[in-house]
Formats: sequence, C-alpha cells, structure tokens
Amino acid sequence: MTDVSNRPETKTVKPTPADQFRDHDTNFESRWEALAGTGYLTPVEKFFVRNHTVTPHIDAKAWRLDIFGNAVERESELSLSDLAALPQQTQTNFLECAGNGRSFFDTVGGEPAEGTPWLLGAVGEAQWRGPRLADVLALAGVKPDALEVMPTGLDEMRVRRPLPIDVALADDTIVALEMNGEPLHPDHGYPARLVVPGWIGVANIKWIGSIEVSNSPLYSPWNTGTYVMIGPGYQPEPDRKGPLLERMPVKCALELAWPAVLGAGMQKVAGRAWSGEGAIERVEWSLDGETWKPAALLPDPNALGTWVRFSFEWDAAPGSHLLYARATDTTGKTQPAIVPYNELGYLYTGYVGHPVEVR
Ligand SMILES: Nc1nc2c(c(=O)[nH]1)N[C@H]1C(S)=C(S)[C@@H](COP(=O)(O)O)O[C@H]1N2
Ligand SMILES: [Mo]
Repeated sequence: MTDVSNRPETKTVKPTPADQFRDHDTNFESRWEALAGTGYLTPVEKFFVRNHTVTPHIDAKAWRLDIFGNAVERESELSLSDLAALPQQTQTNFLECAGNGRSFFDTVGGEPAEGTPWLLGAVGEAQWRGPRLADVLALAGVKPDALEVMPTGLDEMRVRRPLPIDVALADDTIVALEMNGEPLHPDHGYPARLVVPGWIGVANIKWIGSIEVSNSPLYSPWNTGTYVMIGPGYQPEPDRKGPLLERMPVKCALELAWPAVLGAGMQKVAGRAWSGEGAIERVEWSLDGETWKPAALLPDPNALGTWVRFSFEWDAAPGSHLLYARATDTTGKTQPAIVPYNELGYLYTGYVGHPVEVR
C-alpha cells in the first residue's frame, strides 16, 4: 500500500480565490461568471474541487496501484511507468458531482436536502488522458466471472465506490494520468484517477491506490448509505438505503454571477449545457418559465455533444428578473420545472430561475 502523508493544514493545493470559487468547507464550487470567456474546456485552476477530506500528498515514485481480488488471475502492483507504458487514450468529458444543484431542492422545492448546498458550479469539462481501465486490469488478468470492481482512493477516508464490471471495462473508462494536457493536478487526483464519462462524480475516484475485482457484489459507504436515492418514491433495497445513482441527467447553467447585475439593452447571455445520458439536442430560454425561445448552440468541437456552449440575445429591461434556461438531450429528456425530493439532494435536473438585476 502506498504511503501517504495528508496535508491537513490546507484543504486544496491550488488557490481558491473567492472571485472564482464558492467555499463549501472542503469543497470549492466554480463560479460560472469566472468561466465566462474560457474556452471549451474548464481550466484546471478554475475547476471545482470536491474532497471528502483534504488533498493528500502522494510521492509518484513510491506510488503503486494494487490490483487484487477473487476475480483476478494474479494480484499485481503497478507503478506509474507501468501505466504510462500502456496505450494512452485521450478523451474530453465533463465531470459533475451527483449533488450539483442541490440547493434548489430548498430554494425551488422548499425542502432542504442534506449535503453541500451547491448552486450549479460542481461541474467542469476537461480533456483526460491515460490507459483504459480494461488494459490496466488486463495486466492482472480479469477472470470471466468478474462482477464488480472497487477503486479505492488514498485520501484519509479511503473514498471508494464499486462499479459494475461492464462499466469498468467500457471503452471510455480510463485511468487518467493527465488533465488538459498536464499531469493531473494534486487536487484532481494526482498521480492517477478514474474517469467514468457520464457517471456521477464519485465514480471518478481520485488518487487511486488499489482496485479490487470481485465475483460478488462489493459494498462501501458510498454505494449503500450515500449516492443512493432516499425519499418518497424510492424503496430501500436489501443491501442499501435506496436505488444506486449512476449517470448524471441533463442540466445547463448561465455564465453569470448569482445573482447577476447587467446593464439595460441588448445583452448576449452565454451558458453551457451537458448530459451524462445523451448528447445535447437543444437549449431554450425564458423570462417566465412558460414561453421558451431557442438559444443558439455553438459548434461542438467534441464529437460526443455531451457538453455544449450556447448563447442568446436578451433585450434586458431595467428591473429584477429571473432568467431561465433549459436543455434537452437526445434521450428526449427536457429539464423539468420540479424535481421530486430526495433526502441527500442528488440529481437536481430541474431548470432554475437565475436572478438578474438590470440597471
Ligand atoms: N479519493 C477520492 N476520490 C473522489 C472524491 C474524494 O473525496 N476522494 N470525491 C468524489 C466526488 S464526490 C466528486 S464530485 C469528484 C470531484 O472531482 P474533482 O475534485 O476533481 O472536481 O471526485 C470524486 N472522487
Ligand atoms: Mo460528488
């Protein structure tokens, strides 16, 4: 097991200035107004950080990835150079916390949910590069009866969450060593993290130290007590408090401060829409949440279409407004007005009124 010395004196390694991040204790939410004018990718220095504890310090030379379990042929200990020697895959995907938008269960739905009260800034788009998890696991030999895979982080809480074997072996599930063309930043999982496109943030385990491959179901607090749906309409299951969360549903956000102040007259309002379930098909905007006009989608440089920039022109009249935007993806799902409550406040896929004061 890799030796790790935690850094309890700072929660993150990168600076998290108040004009770029909202501080939620160990978690830092990107401010959308700070993302305005950035390119297609979210710059690493502006990318949200979601740490259950604090960013650990890891010596990459001493780092090893242990692969073990009753569904591997041979327990294996891999170094960073072993991973770097495998074919490297480059892909562009968003990463979003399952609880992104949680505060709206309270401010829209009237029922506060437990957990970090994110607005919409617990999401970012990055270019990731590293070997496919399938190729990494193949070094240990995956037995045909493998059912689940549990990647475990080297942070203080050993954050870990099992994945079904078909997701672990999927073409686009990678062990990322790079983010936006640089070695992973310490806050984002250096030296290696999982990237599971479209899946809830916690599936993307940072600072991975070990991976168990098992022929029977695996459990951790993150797939039994949290990251499950608890609340009216959701039934507890024999081995967990409710149905498992998997993919992130469609959402969008405007690149404006919350609340925003704008000048009167024609304003170009920009935003981004994303979905873990399909490509973005359209985005609409509204001043009353009832009549909707189409927003223009920018050409998407990424073939997937799961993260798309949009804009619209608004002839802003002085006064207080709520500006709405809603996205639809290729599964046919459109962001709804109301999202049924769940106690831990996950998957807030509703459209929200962005408060704007026009002067
Ligand atoms: N080891 C470890 N991995 C982790 C976490 C963590 O606290 N520890 N947080 C998870 C959660 S809940 C999210 S949303 C994403 C956040 O990734 P980021 O901090 O790189 O933005 O990492 C996931 N991976
Ligand atoms: Mo998360």
